[in-house]
Amino acid sequence: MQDYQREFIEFAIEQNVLRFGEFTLKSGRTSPYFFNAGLFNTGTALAKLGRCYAQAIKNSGVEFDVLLGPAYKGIPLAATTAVALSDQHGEDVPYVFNRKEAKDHGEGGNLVGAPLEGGVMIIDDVITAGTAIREVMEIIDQAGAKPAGVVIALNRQEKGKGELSAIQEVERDYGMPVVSIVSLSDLIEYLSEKGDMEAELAAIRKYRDEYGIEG
Ligand code: OMP
Repeated sequence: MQDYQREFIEFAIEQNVLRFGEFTLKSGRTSPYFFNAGLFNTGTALAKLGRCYAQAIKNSGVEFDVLLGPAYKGIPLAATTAVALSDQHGEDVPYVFNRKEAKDHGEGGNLVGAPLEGGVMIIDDVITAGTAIREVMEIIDQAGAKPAGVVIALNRQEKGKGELSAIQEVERDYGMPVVSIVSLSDLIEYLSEKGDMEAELAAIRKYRDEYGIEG
């Protein structure tokens, strides 16, 4: 685990973005932890989050032409990451987001920002079963663009429909990499090192035995 990943986990716990307890997921699974990226809700938190996404993108080496932030949660993520790519890495990357409802007046259409063309890097918060990300692929397809990759904050490393992880299925189905700031393995490593959250760690390991993938 790199320093920025460890700092990211600490920061997420501090901001209550990462919580431990009992949570029902969109997939119906009951999870002992939950990541609520909406709680990165101040200017400083958002700026820091953008720097972490930008770092994950740079470390991945994935090339792309435009950053797409799917409505609603992806919109501030795309904006803050585009700023961080410029400020921290000297890269001026175009970004675009969609409206959930198409506008029938003014400029029309349901895309706002740069043209959605070329290789698209999708930015999102979490992938569990992969349902949300599949919807985004339609938008890219309709625009005639191509997916270049997905960057998320947390890879929960859970099974999808079969034995592969939901993320591996997305990678296979769309032929693109999914990059994350941190994964469940990083969280487990962090909690093991910390040593004072044994109960939480045990619950997460148990959950991983049931829904997690190997590796
Ligand atoms: P999938 O569509 O199953 O991949 O789930 C992704 C969505 O689940 C996210 O966009 C969130 O709405 C939600 N989610 C979280 O935000 N954090 C979590 O830790 C887990 C989930 C979830 O419900 O699986």
